Amino acid sequence: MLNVKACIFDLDGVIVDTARHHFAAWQALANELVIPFTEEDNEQLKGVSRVDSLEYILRKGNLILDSATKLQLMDKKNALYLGLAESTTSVDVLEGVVPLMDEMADSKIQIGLGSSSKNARMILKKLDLIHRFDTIVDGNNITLSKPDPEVFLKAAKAMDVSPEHCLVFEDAQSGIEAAKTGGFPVVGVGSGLETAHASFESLNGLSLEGIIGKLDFSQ
Ligand code: B16
Ligand code: MG
Repeated sequence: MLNVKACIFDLDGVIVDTARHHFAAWQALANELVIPFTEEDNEQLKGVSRVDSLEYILRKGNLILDSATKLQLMDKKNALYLGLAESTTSVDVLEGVVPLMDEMADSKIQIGLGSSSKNARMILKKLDLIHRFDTIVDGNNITLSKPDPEVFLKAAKAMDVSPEHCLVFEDAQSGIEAAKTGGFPVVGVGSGLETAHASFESLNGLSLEGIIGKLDFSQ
C-alpha cells in the first residue's frame, strides 16, 4: 500500500463548487464580447489560470486585443466571480472533504493546497478551512499554470515530502496531467477522469485508506 505522507487538494471543484461561478462569470464576459462559450469550453478552462482562460476565449472569437483591454476584461471577470462567490460559507464545503481532512490530521498526514486561483486564500477563509492547511500554493505563487506541475511541486517541497508520497486530489484534466507529469499519485473527483490513478464521483463517504486501496498505477 502506498505510503502517503501528505495530501494536496485542488480548490475549485474538489473542496468547493466555485467552478460554477467561474463558468457563469466567463460566460457573461463572453456574451458581452459576442463569443460563444459553452460548458465544453468551460471544461477546458478548469484549473487554467485567469490569463490563459481569457486567451482561450479570445482565440475562440478570433479577437486580438491590447494588453490594457485584456487586463480590464480580467478585472471585470474577477469582479463578477467575486460577486457570485460572496455568499460562500462553510456549508458550501463539498461533502466528504472535512471527514477526510480529519482522518489526515489524526494520521499526522500533512495537508496542502495546490490551486491556480488567486482567490484561494479568501475562499478558504470563507469556508473556515484555512487553519487546516500546512501549506497553500495558489495562483499568486506560480508562473506556470496546470497542466504544468509547478503548483504541486511547490506544495510538496514546502511540506518536505517527495511527490511519490504526496496524494493529489483534482477535478480537472489539466490538474490530473499536472500531477502525473510531476510524479504524483492522483485521485480524480468527478466524472470522465479515468486518466487519474483512481477516480470517484464525489469524496462523500470515502476514507483515505479506501482511496489508497483503489489506486491503480498500471496506466
Ligand atoms: P482566479 P483550481 C482554478 O482553480 C479554476 O479551476 C479555474 O477555473 C480558474 O480560472 C483559476 O483557478 C484561476 O482563478 O481567476 O480566481 O485566479 O481549480 O486550480 O483550484
Ligand atoms: Mg479544480
